[in-house]
Amino acid sequence: MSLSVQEFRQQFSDKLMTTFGKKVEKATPFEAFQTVGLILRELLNRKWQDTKGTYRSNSQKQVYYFSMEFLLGRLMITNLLNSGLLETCKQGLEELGFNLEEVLGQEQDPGLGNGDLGRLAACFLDSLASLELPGHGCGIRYKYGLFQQKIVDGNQVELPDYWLKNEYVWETKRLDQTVEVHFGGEIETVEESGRLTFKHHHYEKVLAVPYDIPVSGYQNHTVNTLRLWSAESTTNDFHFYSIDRKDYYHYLDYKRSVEQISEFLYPDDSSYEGRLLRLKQQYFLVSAGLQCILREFKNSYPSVDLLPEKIAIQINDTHPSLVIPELMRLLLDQEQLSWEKAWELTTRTVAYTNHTTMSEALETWPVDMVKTLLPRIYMIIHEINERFCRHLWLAHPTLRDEIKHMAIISYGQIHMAHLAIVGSYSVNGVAKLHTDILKNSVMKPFYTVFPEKFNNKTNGITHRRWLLMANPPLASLITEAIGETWVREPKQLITLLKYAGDAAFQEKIAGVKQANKTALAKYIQERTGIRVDDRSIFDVHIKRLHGYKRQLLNVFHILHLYEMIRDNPNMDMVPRTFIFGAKAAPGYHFAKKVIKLITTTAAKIAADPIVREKIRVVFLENYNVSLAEQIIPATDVSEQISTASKEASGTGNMKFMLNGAITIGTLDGANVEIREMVGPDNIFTFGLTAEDVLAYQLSRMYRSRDVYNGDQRIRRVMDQLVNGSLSNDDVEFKDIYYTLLSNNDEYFVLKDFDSYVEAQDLLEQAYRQPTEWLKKSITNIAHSGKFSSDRTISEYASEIWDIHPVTISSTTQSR
Ligand code: 26W
Repeated sequence: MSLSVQEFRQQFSDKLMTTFGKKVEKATPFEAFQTVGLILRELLNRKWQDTKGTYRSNSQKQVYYFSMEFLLGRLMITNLLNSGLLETCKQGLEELGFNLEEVLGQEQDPGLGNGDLGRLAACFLDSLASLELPGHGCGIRYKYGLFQQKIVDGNQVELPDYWLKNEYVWETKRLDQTVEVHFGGEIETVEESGRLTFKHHHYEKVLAVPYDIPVSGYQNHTVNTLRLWSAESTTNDFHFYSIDRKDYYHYLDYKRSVEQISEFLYPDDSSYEGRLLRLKQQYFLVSAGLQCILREFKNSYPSVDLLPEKIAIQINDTHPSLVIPELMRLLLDQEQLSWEKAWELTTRTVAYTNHTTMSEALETWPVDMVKTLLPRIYMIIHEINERFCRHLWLAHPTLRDEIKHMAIISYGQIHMAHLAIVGSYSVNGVAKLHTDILKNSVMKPFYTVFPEKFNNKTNGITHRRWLLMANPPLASLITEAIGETWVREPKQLITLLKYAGDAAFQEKIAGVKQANKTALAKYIQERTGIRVDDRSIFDVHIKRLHGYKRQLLNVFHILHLYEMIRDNPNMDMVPRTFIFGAKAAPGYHFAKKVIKLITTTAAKIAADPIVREKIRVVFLENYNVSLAEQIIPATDVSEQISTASKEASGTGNMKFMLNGAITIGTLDGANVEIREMVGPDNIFTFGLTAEDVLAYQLSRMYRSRDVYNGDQRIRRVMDQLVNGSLSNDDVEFKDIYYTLLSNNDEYFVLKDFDSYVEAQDLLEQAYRQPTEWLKKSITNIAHSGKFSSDRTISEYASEIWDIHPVTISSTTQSR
């Protein structure tokens, strides 16, 4: 489906006229963006039709990825690249007087996710479509995405993210696919011809209206669907001409309460907190998604018995785990199946991915809340729990003491991870280490009962977005060296190894990195007014702000360097620019203090003429996918320094590696596998191991105060927090100080300090030898093929879902 530049220009001016009533010379960059969007939509729509038609007629198994978050990033660049129109569009726009970059920059980032978990979902959709696999996303169309972050006086301030303020060019509202979701009310149990039936009365009725977004594959004919649900009120049951004032106000209350459901995305908190509205969101997503799948299924197949043969449902963490009781409800109450049959079908259809072992992030819901909001669902969960506990009692006598820890309902709470494990056929972790921790520690008794369910699928990232689109000069250089097969088979990147020591290739790699650094330096100056030295080491820490991710450890290293330079202004060191980007959950006090500490440290250094010659700190506000795309290609050093055992996988680590940055990191999450691939010489690891951390947690033998007392460097750094040298307000950083000392430093910042500083020293020595450094860099790129989400998705496809590629046949007229 190719388009000449001439045809592109023609379509552009026609569309511009019909949509905006404007001539090309008068169009704004935003109007140009919308116009290109419409051209692409038309092309995509044909393929979309073909894809749907093929899936319908060939009756192969399909997968639905249920997730409360999809962090898509901008889609125009993806759609241009995928349809092979990038160059045409670039040239066409230029000839019409526009700049492609500027036009692409008009697109709003749909911030429908917090971090990795949502970004992973987006990478998975990209890989599914690119591998011609029949797989779709199911999520919520939040009116407001994750808040926009502003830094005011060094502090984070949150502003609403109204990403829909301009029409979103990629979505289509599908009113005809609307379904109803019911909340509250009572259940009446009646016996009808020997069978118990459950009648739901006095419920609140919510309309779920889907908005579909096309998900295109890389230069193929596949266009899958991301379906996002929006909550709307129904006016059908109200008669405006007859209602009195009181009813009218009731109606407004009702309307308001319904629309709240898809109003905003919950920010991740420091710990999991159950709130009614969030539970409503979860059930809304699950019920709407399932009803719609089942409706379509029944149009295509004679019996729901075929469900597990034709459909797999993957739940992204426990957030959509109500899929299990909801599918049971539909099969029992609507399809009139027996409990046993319904349970068999459900547990052969649903698969669960676990993304965290941190106990405070594991979801539980109060029984009373679920009972009131979802009375029928509660009855079903209760029954699942009864049967599960009975099974444990009878079939696993050795686990009888464990039952209270394994029950789905205990102490007035519903444990969603337990429900998800019991009600699914597959439970996967997201990196080897994480899966081992699940099996041997956090979910150990479940592993004893269901060993066959547990498996690992190490996360991945789409190399198309994170290399091909984010770093075109590097992509071209790679293609120049090894040909272009790596684009379709990222494992082929391994052939770059033979150039790792090649002086000419190294020089080119260095050139690309330098150009990217210069571009980032320019961007930083434009955004913040700070002038950074583009010849310094770019040392980057970008991710959500959380205690376990230890941005604090990084700051401590910086404050330590500060002291060293003050002591010895002539200290011989390679200048470094430390770049941070992170959002803190609005209610997470400690995390916000860490942001303030970073910005305060940045200001202090900027004001010091001696220190600022050697180090600089930059905090880039409003970290999101688009910002990550700017920063990662320009990075020398990737900070992956979580407390071992806490980061399930991480995917930022993979994006940096793919762009030739060197990791400094703990043996946590996927870092372990990165090290396995590149070898210990090409990554700087340090600190406690996961085993050490888990052992300390059990033995309670760690004393942060002893470390503080025993290390003068730490004392000097810590003292800066409270002695007025960083802030006139002497309580400003006291909380951080006491978290580390009085609260015994939950994340082992002090414990790992020494070994972190040592690793940083080694890293600097390595950087001083450009040939060695570049060799490491190229080695990292060469091994990054394993971390393509194409590999991850192929594993899910064959080992969990049993789905296969489908070649889309063209039924519509293509040009
Ligand atoms: C307590 C902090 C916290 C809050 C929420 C931890 C985890 C969560 C989510 C429930 C789960 C989550 O976001 N996990 C992340 O999932 C990514 C994709 O698999 C992993 O790469 C990250 O390591 C993991 O933290």
